[in-house]
Amino acid sequence: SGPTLDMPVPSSFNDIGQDWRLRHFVGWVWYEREVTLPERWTQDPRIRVVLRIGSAHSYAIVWVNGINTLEHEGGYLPFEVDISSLVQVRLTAQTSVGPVSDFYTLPVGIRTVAVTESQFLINGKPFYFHGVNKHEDADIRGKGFDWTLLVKDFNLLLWLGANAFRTSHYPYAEEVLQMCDRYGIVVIDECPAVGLVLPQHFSNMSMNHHMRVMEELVRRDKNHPAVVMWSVANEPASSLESAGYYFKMVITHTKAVDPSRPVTFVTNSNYAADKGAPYVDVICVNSYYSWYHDYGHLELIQLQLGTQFENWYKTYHKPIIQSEYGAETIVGFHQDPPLMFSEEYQKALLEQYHLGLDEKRGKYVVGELIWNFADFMTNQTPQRVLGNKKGIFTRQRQPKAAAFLLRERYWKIANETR
Ligand code: BDP
Repeated sequence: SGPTLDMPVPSSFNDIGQDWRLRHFVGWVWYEREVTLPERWTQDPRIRVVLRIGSAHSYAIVWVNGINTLEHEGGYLPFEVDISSLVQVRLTAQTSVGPVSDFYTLPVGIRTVAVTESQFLINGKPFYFHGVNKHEDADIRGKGFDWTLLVKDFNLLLWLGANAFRTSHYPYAEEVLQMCDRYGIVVIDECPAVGLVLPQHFSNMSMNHHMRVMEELVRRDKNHPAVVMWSVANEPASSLESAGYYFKMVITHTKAVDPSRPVTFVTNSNYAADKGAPYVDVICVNSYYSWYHDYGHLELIQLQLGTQFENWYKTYHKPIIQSEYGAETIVGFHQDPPLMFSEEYQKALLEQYHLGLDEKRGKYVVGELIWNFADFMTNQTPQRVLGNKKGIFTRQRQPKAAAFLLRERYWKIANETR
């Protein structure tokens, strides 16, 4: 023991303190909680008492009554252990017990998902993803779960006319998926594999861990009808030779544990060099034309995007989603003719992308997901101005000009495809 801090759970300790060391801290933290169990749980040997941890980052050791009970590696996903023997007292005297009738309810929804050479089908009908990439992030809350924020975000998604999002870049809280089921928002459910960029990341050890994480993700989220596809990674170095075998194995394994859903990963590799693309059902491609290169050359976007789509399609004959595109924008910065970081630039860049998307929409491009729903915090680098500012909403959930542009577009597409 030592000095302790008051810390609400769930929350992000990084976002609520005033000490910079806490803001940047990476390492072990301790969380202790006293729990009083109902008497019946501790006395009726027919009852299984299970301790379930919703998620803990990233390596967790769990003690119950001082006894090392469970270890788990990997954040975001639940894990559990039967602690009956640790909490139940064996009664010596003859006691009578009430019959056990525990139950829980599980809302269900039924739909089919299928992928053809050029279409993504839900219930046999072509589906076009028009939506966003999100983050679990907000002022002060950090990553901590908050119902008020969640409902606000869903109201914004409905306002936008969005029909889908990707859980970039990790599994979101279960409550988020429950809301998606209820609101009819379709989800690409992504595991936390971001930053697989070095040859040593494609080792057997990391592959085995990756497979276990996919098992855990499928186990947790398989009953959500909103989830229509698994994403096993974001922007890996998929052009490395070793990435081919790695993704073949991880994707095949994911399909074995859930044969009912398509599987993808999100690429930013070159179509000709990508070693993982042969194994995905849908090509999800990120590109940042006129942002990370060709600064200001918005007039190139349509040509670049058209070429991107044609190259991927002619190589793989699979449906394609533009899984990220966007521009850093500081709310309130105005500049016309547009310059980077102004609201006008974000709008103009999106407009050019949309013209390019419309060329291929209904052919084999089956979706567009803007980067990002809202501004979010990142670590500090010269590229980031108090975090990533590619949101169409601010971190406080207020719209930038681009939000109105997207709103018009998403509702138009929704009405066309209804
Ligand atoms: C993409 C990443 C995403 C970043 C985005 C950006 O997938 O996580 O936030 O770029 O730079 O490469 O804004």
